[in-house]
Amino acid sequence: MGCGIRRPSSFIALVVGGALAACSAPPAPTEGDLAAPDVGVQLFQLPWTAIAQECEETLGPRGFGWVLTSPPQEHIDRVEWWASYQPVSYELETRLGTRDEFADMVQRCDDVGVAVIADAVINHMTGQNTAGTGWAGTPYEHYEYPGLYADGDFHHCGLTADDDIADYTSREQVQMCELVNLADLDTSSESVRAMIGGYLDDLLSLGVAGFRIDAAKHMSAADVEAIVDALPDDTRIISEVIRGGGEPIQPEEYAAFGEVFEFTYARDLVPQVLSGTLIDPEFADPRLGHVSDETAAVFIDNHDTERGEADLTYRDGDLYLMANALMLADDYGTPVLYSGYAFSDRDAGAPTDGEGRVVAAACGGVRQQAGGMGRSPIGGAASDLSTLSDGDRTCVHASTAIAGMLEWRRVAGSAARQPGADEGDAYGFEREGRAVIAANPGSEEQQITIPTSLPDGAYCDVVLAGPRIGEQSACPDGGTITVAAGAASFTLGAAQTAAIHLFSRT
Ligand code: LM2
Ligand code: CA
Repeated sequence: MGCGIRRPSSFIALVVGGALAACSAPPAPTEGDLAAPDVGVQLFQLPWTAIAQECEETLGPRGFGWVLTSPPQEHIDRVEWWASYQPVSYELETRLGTRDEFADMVQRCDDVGVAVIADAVINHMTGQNTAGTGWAGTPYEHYEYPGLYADGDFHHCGLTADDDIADYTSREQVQMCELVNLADLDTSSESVRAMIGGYLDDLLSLGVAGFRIDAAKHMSAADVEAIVDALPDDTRIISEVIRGGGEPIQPEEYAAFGEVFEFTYARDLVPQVLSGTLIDPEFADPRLGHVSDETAAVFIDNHDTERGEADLTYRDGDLYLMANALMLADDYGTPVLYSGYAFSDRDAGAPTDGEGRVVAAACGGVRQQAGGMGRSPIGGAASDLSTLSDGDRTCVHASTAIAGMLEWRRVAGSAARQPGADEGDAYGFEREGRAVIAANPGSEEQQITIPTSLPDGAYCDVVLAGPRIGEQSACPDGGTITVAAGAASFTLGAAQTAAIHLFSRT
């Protein structure tokens, strides 16, 4: 009663004022209204102390579920970022921090509800033909790692002239030969498996929740399964298996014992964003050419693809964030955001101090900013993702728009994705009764109405405004979206994304 009365007499207003306020106030979520955080973020080449700070300042408060770190084992002593992918020993001493710092990070992230997933490089050791000394001082040779492995612990495939993988249509080559000269561990060997298991157990003892299995495609699924089977049952495993057309090794083989990174996801969505023709996905599970919903980890880019196949990266500002927002709004897979640093040289490592340690640059928390999409919270000249200088952290995980979409996703929960609507280049869809997103990848302003069962009212765009639950401030100018008569009406500028949810009503 009373909600529709616009101008009650002063007497009635006095008596029912409280009730009126309650009627017009936005609904507040109660226990169970917000799904548990599930989204991950890869904080590429970010030191452990900085990750701990990001957990406390941003990842925990904004509702990320987990963080993927760069590899934590001792690596070759070179300045390129990819030194991390050439293990010398399983000591947790790296350019990104010490063992103690790693342990402290895991604890501090855990304390704010953010699980840590470590990047486990277990297919190989180094690719160095000459003897050297690792970051932490361990001497090594290409096929000799004192106390760990000797020549007999490696595959010497004998299938190609230099033992390097040459033909990806050969299962044997891909799994038994060397990936770019990296000494390939014989992961079928019990003693090698035990050594790897010891390393992973050590990380688990520090509290990590699980692992990204680097280069999983280069180990047989049976080998990876044997290694992870020896770990506690609740260990989370996400295998990196780059799907390749015409290749015999398929990601599905690794989905039998864990999750896998589904490269098809970005390959489907990104061209849509770039061509301005967003369309509904397959609503079947599994989606065509994808692993099943429960086993898929999805991403727009990662540290490899941003240096390779990815056609949308931080450099694309608004359209990049649009793709990430659409991924967060989807009801398929577990989204993994990617947050690295700007670069123009593919090999360039993150900025280091005088001793070669990577500088622990933190993002400083989410900041409300006009413009939302495309804005990085980094201060100074670098206010836009597309205008960063080499070495600047992109801080994608700390942008207002992403924070808003994380809240949106938790409100959407398990509500079904409805068939979308489009108008010109604009497109959008509802998660039934919970939330609506609209995106305009085109270069001209576009209006679009999207069918929804959200209650009539004025809603605040969480892409522009950031999270709205518990937020006292007014919705920023240009952020109000109206729902009436079963439709949400958006006016979207070029490359603009907007999104509303049940609890963003003003
Ligand atoms: C991965 N997944 O399967 C990582 O995501 C990817 O980043 C790794 O490659 C790769 N597998 C091995 O772990 C990176 C980087 C390569 C780099 C390797 C090893 O993309 O460029 O290779 O790490 O550090 C580099 C040189 C390459 C050289 C090799 C061995 O670029 O030319 O090969 O080191 O010294 C002779
Ligand atoms: Ca291998």
